[in-house]
Amino acid sequence: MIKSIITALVMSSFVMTSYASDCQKSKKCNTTPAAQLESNLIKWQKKGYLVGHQDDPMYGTTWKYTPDMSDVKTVCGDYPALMGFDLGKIELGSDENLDGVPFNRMREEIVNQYNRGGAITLSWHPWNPVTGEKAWDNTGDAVAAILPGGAQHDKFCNWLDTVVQFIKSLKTADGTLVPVIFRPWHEMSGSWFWWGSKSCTVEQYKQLYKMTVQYMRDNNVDNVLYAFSPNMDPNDTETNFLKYYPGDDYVNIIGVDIYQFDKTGAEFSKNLNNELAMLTKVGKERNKIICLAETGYRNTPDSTWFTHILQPVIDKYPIAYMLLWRNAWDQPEENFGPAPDKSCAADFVKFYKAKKTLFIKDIK
Ligand code: BMA
Repeated sequence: MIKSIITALVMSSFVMTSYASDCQKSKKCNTTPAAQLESNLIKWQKKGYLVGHQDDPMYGTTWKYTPDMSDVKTVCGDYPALMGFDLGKIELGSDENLDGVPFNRMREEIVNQYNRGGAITLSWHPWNPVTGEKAWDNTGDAVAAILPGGAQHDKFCNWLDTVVQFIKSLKTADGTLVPVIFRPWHEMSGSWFWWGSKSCTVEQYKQLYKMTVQYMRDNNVDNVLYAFSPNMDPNDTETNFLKYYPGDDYVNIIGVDIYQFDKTGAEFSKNLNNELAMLTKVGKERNKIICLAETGYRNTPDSTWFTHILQPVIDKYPIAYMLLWRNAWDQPEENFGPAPDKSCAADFVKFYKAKKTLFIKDIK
């Protein structure tokens, strides 16, 4: 068990040297896996944006755990440049994540994606550490309980150990550490998670984020870039977006989670434009990579959604990547990516061929 001390420094206003400036200043830093991924993301962004899909090689609308299978690849002939996976339930010592994905398989697919030249992003839906229920149980003042001095702090450090161990175990056959984007504590501006707006104060949230990053640094995790992504707010402003922002020293990538809910897409397009314009500005001011951290239109009932609704907006902004949420094999309503059996398949091929959409063959 890795033991680490969460120092009072994290909780104070102590200012650390930012990761980006470390990299700019130090030649050694450029050799860390995280810094390499960061410079790749910056390089790829000059060509366009990585197209990503959550759990892409794990399952699709009609299949599960078939080697080398991918709904994206079946539709357009190439793997997504970015794959997302979720660590939820690793903290309980489970062999499978909250959606039944075995962690050993996840590790293999992360290494496969790295070997084919692609990028990886990890989210985390951990159980509520106070009530023992899922991440969506927003009761129990759980954030207060896991901060230093809280009744569940030691338990939570053990939870962080499981994340540290998994991320440190991401190695290719020759022992090369695989860099990943880690996006903890997402959608905090909503109220549905135990780390969300109704369950802790803004200050407690920031402490949680900083504590998480600091814990990983204390344990010498150097293959991680940290992403921060609130959920969409229809009237988002820079101030509002930065409300929960833990600070430039703790975040490499800023993004937003935004899904389409309206039938025509007019509302979605308006909100997406607003969010990405704001992110572009904040990213420039703070020298951060920007992304569309999660997106999709549940079931994609609009057969031209990719090229008529999504692409016209995202083409306009310097996002490094976008991530379509999962195609859940066991939940017919929970699919956001393309699939051969979906009416948006032909349109996704057009999206694939578009100039700025990057898949594996585009970034090799
Ligand atoms: C959510 C939903 C859940 C899933 C979770 C983690 O947005 O897709 O069904 O368990 O992500 O993948």
